[in-house]
Amino acid sequence: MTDSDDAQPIYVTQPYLPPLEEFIPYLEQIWENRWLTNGGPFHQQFERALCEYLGVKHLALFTNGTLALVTALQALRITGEVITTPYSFVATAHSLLWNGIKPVFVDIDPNTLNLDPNKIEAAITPQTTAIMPVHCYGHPCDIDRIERIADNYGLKVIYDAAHAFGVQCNDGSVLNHGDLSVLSFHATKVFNTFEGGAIVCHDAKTKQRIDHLKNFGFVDEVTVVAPGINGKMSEFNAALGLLQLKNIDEALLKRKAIDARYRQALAGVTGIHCLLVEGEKVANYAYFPILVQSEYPLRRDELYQKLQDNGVKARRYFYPLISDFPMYRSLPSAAESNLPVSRRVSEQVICLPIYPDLSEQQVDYILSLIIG
Ligand code: T4K
Repeated sequence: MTDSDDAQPIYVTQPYLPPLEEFIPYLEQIWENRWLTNGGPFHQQFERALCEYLGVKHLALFTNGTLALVTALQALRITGEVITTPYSFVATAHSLLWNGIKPVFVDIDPNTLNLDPNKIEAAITPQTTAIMPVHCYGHPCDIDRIERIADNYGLKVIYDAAHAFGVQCNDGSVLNHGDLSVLSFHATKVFNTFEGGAIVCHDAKTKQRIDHLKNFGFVDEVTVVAPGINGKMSEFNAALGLLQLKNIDEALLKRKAIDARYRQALAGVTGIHCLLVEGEKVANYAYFPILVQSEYPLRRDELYQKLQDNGVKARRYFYPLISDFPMYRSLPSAAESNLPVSRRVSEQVICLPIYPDLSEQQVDYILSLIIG
């Protein structure tokens, strides 16, 4: 690292952007059309292009992932209690509260950091109507076991797939599992449209209901069928998304190389545990989480502070647990004894910087701070 490199903080992520001049023709077209939102031409094109790229049948674009989560719950008329993970970004559980639904937290699997299927059944009550798992860091949940439990108990499954853009499992896109999957295209995500999100669904009828819900419930000029919201993606974001799609494969390859460099260098470091990648096909390298265990000479927060002090703005995703925030901590399922794995992991995790433009020298600099 040179002195000038040292002066620039290295953030946990940096949004991928296309060359500005490539976006200008899209803007010119928007200016010419004067069609800015409400399902314009770029919106329609982007929905089709995304379905094709992701390998899914139907998809409804949204302003952001959080409104998509809130609307997904509305679309399936979910009420009562929903089983979910405390080890996620707070938007997962907030979407339940916005719908007057009680979150029931279930602990995570220590290897995948996703909802532990062994612990779901014990949390089901007569009020349970759905499961909302998260494909945390883009690693697929145990979709088969979750599906079996949901089928046995007549529950819906809505995957928070905010991290899972482009992630594949054995039979194609992971987004084809569950009743609905929700994506985020936020600036910090693998694929961004500045802000944005989507709901993936299996049939045209559900897509139509979602489209009504994201447009105030309007079916036509004079008919409103539900108390819908304004969740529509604008033409600006949709146009950018179309352009971003052209470069996403290259961006993913760059992430993959960074992941490999970290993984190789950290393999022999006592007390630093890298999470498993279950095979190249499944990963999108959205995050690079490490667990700082007791054998490492520094505690997690000491290493975190060392990184911060040296300009590496790594993040503790996900600490604190959602279940520790004031609006959740009095729930019975938020009890410490119910969530031992989540708590341990949230006290050990650091997400290291990973993004396409992170250079090898920057990765080596970060590694030198960890390896000492
Ligand atoms: N479900 C899950 C599982 C999620 O992870 C998320 C979002 C959602 C649902 C909700 O989806 P959205 O409604 O957001 O579409 C960030 C993101 O704001 C959030 O989208 C994301 N998860 C979460 C994991 O991370 P913060 O509070 O950490 O963001 P912030 O502003 O501190 O950004 C992190 C770093 O990224 C900055 O230090 C620098 C860099 N950055 C950020 C932005 C916004 C840039 O370089 N440029 C930028 O424009 O939450």
